[in-house]
Amino acid sequence: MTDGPAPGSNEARTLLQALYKEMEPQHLFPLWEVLAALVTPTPTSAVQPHLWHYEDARAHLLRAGDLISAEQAERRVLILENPGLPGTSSVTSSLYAGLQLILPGEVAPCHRHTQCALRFVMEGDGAFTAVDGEKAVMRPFDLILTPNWQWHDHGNDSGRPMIWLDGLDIPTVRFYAASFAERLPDGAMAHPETAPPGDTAARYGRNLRPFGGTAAARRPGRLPLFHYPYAEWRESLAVMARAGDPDAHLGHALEFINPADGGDVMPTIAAHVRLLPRGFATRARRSTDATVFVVVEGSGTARIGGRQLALAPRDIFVVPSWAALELEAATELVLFGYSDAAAQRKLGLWRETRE
Ligand code: GTQ
Repeated sequence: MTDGPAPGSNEARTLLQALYKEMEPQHLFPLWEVLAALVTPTPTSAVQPHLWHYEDARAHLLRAGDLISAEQAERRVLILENPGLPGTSSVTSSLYAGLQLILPGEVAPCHRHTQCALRFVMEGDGAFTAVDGEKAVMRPFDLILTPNWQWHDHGNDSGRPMIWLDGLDIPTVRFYAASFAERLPDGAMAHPETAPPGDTAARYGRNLRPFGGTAAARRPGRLPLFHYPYAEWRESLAVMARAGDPDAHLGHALEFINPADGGDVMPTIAAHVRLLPRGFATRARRSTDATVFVVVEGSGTARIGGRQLALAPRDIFVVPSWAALELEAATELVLFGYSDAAAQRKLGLWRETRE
């Protein structure tokens, strides 16, 4: 059209606004008004750095324990919701975090779902998560997995409350609209016992696996292992710490792996631990996987962008995607962390920078 208004003129702008108004009822919108916000040169995120003091959350959780049973609740959990994502039950854009309580004698009924879950034990000793009918006896700071569609129930035969952190990919599964869930038939609470505790660790956890094609191969081959005890991962960190030479950006760091393929523990979630010697300060590092951390031992500070968080044992904090993280250990500091790096690596998205 040669006789229209000159592009960029006031008249053209007025006509464009009219065009937008006419299109809107047909759910059509101009990309050029939003392109820069959609395709950003570096990550932008509504996720905010935040820290939950364990003792405060624990007090609320125990009050809930007086008011609703694990069975009534199905899962008695306080959701750790990111202040930048209100109403979403999300701790980062892709992940969920919650603190779950099981009191002595209680059971959380068996179910399975397409969401992947990890449990990181915060307190208590001797309760269990049963995965496909095999109990993982939970000790402080153990990591336990319930990969998608594996049956799981929780129970507490110990004499003390048991609290753990639940890390799930609930927002990821919601994003794909791919949630399925079911309970055991006939109202059954617990999965029938299929193997004694420790059976999977013996068959799959020692750089061994049952001979292929035999009945001994009782676990799903692509993701057999589900218990990563504190006693084992902590000893590995201790050996590294004695050897010295921490990485400038991470300290002494170990990733949990799936022995079937050497990759991350679950398709959507990666998990790791790190140890910073007393007085050690990391250099700044950014990565695209927003990460949820648990302070296992020690104290120090986390500087996240402009924010500074004081870290104490059992506190839980979250670092947004692409925020520069610097950690400083006042005393020897041990952290557990989980993120969506597993999914991002598969999608070709994961990046980091080390300053
Ligand atoms: O234990 O299966 O925190 O299904 C949220 C959803 C825990 C669980 C949560 C769940 C579970």
